Amino acid sequence: MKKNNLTLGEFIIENQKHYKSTSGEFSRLISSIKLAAKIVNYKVNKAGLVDILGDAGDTNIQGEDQQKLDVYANDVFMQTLINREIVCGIASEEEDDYVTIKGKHETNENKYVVLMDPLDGSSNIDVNVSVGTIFSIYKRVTPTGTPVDKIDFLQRGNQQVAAGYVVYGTSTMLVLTSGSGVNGFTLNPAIGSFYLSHPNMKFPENGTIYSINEGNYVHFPQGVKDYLKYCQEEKENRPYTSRYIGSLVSDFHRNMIKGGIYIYPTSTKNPKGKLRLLYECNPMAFLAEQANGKASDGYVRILDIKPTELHQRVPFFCGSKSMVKKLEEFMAKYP
Ligand code: AHM
Ligand code: MG
Repeated sequence: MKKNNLTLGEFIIENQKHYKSTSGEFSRLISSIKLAAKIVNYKVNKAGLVDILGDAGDTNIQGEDQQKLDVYANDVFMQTLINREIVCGIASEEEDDYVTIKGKHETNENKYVVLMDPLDGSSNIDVNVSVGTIFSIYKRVTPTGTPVDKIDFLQRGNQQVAAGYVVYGTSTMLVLTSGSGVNGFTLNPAIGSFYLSHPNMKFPENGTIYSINEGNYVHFPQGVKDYLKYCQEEKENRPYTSRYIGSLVSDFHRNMIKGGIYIYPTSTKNPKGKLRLLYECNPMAFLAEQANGKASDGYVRILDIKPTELHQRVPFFCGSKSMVKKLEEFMAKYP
């Protein structure tokens, strides 16, 4: 069979040996995520048609307005995973606390926890711009047979078993790593199957795109300001191109294909950064490193940060290795 005829399901079975799981639990977990992604995709595609746009009226724990599709995507992913009793716990950007799932016989026998941002970049929904789902999978550290604990979720990113995202874009793709490279699968909407379309995805070592909300320039740390000036200088292959969708998944996806850096620094407005370590930065950092890229908070490797709280925020610099290294050089001048 030609490699690019493989469906995601077939790919997981073929690569089963990498998952060090013979129970099939991991494959069933990815199947559940795949199913939820297809349901959300269906709804996202219809977003302009039905009365689902606008705020739901609730505010999440971060104090931000939730839009209806955020709530919907959160419900779909939570319910799909809960109903299949395939994980022992879920933490979501849209939930105040983690959820414990006892499993089929109420014996807490499942070993994986999932952390997710069910619909990232949701401020883009109203204007028909791509949004995404981000997920991260760990093995619990507490023993099976007991309910999950917060420490199962507060693991360093370098302990991730798998991570991925779904980009609901011009076509819908699921991009996945389980620690041996990154593979992209495109949804054929007529059939409802994800096909391996982008095997072994890699960030180019260097790139010419920088992605940052430059409107916040005055609030940025000096190292970032200096790096931006460097990007705009007329020298060698510079000035670089500025591209910012405001949807992390889409900005990351483009930069991985074309070569670039995504930057969300601290600012006087967001002194700890805006993005969440557990739901956004760790999974994207794992994907980046598996695709020959790099992810840092400006000083430290994202995957080495010890999380202290579920909704922790960090500054996030992620993309082509040489570009992230260069930005770290500028940051190092202002320790
Ligand atoms: P969200 O989880 O509330 O959607 O926020 C995360 C998003 C990222 O996708 C995006 O890169 C960033 O926030 C955009 O923020 P800003 O509008 O401040 O540039
Ligand atoms: Mg988000």
